Amino acid sequence: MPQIAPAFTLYADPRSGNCFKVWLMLGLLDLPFQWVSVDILNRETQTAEFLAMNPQGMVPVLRLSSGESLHESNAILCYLAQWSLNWLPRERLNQARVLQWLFFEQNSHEPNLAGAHFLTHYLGYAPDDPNIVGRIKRGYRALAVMEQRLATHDYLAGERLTIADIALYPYTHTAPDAGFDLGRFPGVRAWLARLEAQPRWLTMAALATSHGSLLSWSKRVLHGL
Ligand SMILES: N[C@@H](CCC(=O)N[C@@H](CS)C(=O)NCC(=O)O)C(=O)O
Repeated sequence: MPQIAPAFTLYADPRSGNCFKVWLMLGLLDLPFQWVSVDILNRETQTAEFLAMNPQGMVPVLRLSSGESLHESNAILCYLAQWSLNWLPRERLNQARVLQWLFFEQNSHEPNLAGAHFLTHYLGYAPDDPNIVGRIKRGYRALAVMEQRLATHDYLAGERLTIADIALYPYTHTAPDAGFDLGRFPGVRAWLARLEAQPRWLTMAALATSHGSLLSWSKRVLHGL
C-alpha cells in the first residue's frame, strides 16, 4: 500500500496541556499527522532548528505540508477548526464569544493552573511558595468565572461544543493535580464529564501513555485500520 504523507507534523511535549489541545483536536477531526516529541525540560525548544519554527522557543508547533509553521496553541485550534463547520462559528458575535474564552484561557486560566502544576511537579516548588499561592488564588478566580457560565450552560461559548471547550479542558481536568479543589465547582465538574463522554474524546493520561506510538496511531487513522 503506498504511504501517504501526513498533512501535519506536531512538535510537542506529552506533558504539556497546550500540546494536548492540538493532539485532541487532530484526533477529534480525524486528521492524520506525525508526532515529533520535544523535551522542554531538556531545552529541546531552544535549538536553532526549533527556534526557526517558533522564535518563542515553545511547543506546540504545527508544521504544515507547505513547510510553514504555526505556533500558539489557540491559534492552531482556530486554524484546524476550518476543517469542520462546527468548532468555530462563522457568525461574528458567536465567533467572538469563542475568542473571548480563548483569550481568557491564555490570560487568566493557563498561567495560573498550568503554572502551578508545572512549578510544583517539574521544578519542585513547595505548595506554600508565594509564587504558587498567588497562582492558586488567581486560578480559583478563573475557575469561578467558568463556574458562573457552566452552572447554567452545557458549553462555554454558545450551546454547542467549540474550540473554547477544547482550550479550557486540559488544565481544568488536571487542576486537582495542581492543588485545586474542584468540589466547589459542580458546573465545571459536570462539564468535564460531558466533554469526556463525547465520541473520540481523549485525556492527557491517554497522551502520556500513547505518545510513543502516536505515529502508528495516526497511520491507523489514515488507513482506516
Ligand atoms: N501561549 C503558548 C504557550 C506555550 C507554552 O507555554 N509552552 C510550554 C509548554 S506548555 C513550553 O514550550 N515551554 C518551554 C519553555 O518555555 O522553554 C501556547 O498556548 O502555545
